[in-house]
Parts: sequence; structure tokens; C-alpha cells
Amino acid sequence: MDRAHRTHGTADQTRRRSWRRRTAGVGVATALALSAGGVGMASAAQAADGYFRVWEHNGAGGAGCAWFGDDADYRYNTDCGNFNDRVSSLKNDGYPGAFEDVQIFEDINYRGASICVPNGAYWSSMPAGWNDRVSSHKWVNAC
Ligand SMILES: [Ca+2]
Ligand SMILES: [Ca+2]
Ligand SMILES: [Ca+2]
Repeated sequence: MDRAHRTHGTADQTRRRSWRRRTAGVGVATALALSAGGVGMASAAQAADGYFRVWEHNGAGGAGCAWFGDDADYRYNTDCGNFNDRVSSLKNDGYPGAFEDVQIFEDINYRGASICVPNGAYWSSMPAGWNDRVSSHKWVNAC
């Protein structure tokens, strides 16, 4: 498939398929731990597991939220409720390779100003002007 013509959702599905491929050889317990990962068990020392993690305070402090795919609206989240305009630290635990960087946006639906969180980056605080501002994010090949 022509990568340039993929829709947003299709790109996300590709990520998920890729994840399944990579974890197919891993034990069941490990796979379960990965899929249950994210909220709660997150830490700044987390190894790459495909998730984008955020916290409400600096230094990975306070409540957290984590997503394996894109999220167009931080106001509503199944596991962590409203995370809109709360993010004060974050970590890109995505797998290196395709869709490894995370573009974060000031508004929902990937609108407004945006900045790039490179693969593997941990920000103990946000860049100037970005504290309590992020409202959506998406995975990209490079940003
Ligand atoms: Ca959401
Ligand atoms: Ca905050
Ligand atoms: Ca915002």
C-alpha cells in the first residue's frame, strides 16, 4: 500500500499489526503485561514498549496516562479520565522504526500549534509555553 495515501486510522492499525508481530514470539505473561501497561505502572525508566506516556506533574509525578495509538481528544480517556491541558512531563516509549515520533498538539483533533517528541525522549518538564497545554497527539514517522 502506498504509505502516502494511508488514512490516519490505517496508519494506527499498521502500528498495532506491527506490535503483534514483534510480540508474537514473547511469552503470554509478557504480552499480557505489555497490553496491561501504561497507567499506573509507568515510570521514567520504562523501556520501549510502544506507549506514549504523560503525567500531570513534572518529573513523571502525579496521575498518568498512556496510549498505544493516536489520541484526538485528551478530554476523554477510558483509563485516566480527563487529561486535557494537564500534561507537565512525558515520555515517548514507542518502538524505534516506523511511527516512532510523537507530535503533540495544543488543541484537540490534531489542531493548533504542535511540537515533536522524538523516539525515546523523556521530558521531566515541558518546553517553554507547553505546560498544561497538550490536547491531542499522533504518531508520525518523523517530526
Ligand atoms: Ca482521548
Ligand atoms: Ca500539569
Ligand atoms: Ca490545549
